Amino acid sequence: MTRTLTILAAGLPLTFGMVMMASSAEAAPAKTYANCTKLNKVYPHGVGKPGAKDKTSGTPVRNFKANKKIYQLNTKSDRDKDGIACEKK
Ligand SMILES: [Ca+2]
Repeated sequence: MTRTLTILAAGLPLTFGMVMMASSAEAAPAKTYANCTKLNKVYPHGVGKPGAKDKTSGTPVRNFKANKKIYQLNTKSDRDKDGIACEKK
């Protein structure tokens, strides 16, 4: 009886840790990237404010990652100030 409880207690943190790892692999943490090469490795189409419109003269990029927090951390990479940093098709 005592042994069963010990095994259960030991297994709980392990299960929790695996769930945490799985979720962090899906969504990269919000952070500032040194440049667009690094940002585009994680977000190939850039990161922008939700609802931002790419103001390129060609076909606008719409498949960027929409995340206000990540965009705000990387506004320096939004050279044309259209609300999307490192937009790329
Ligand atoms: Ca931009």
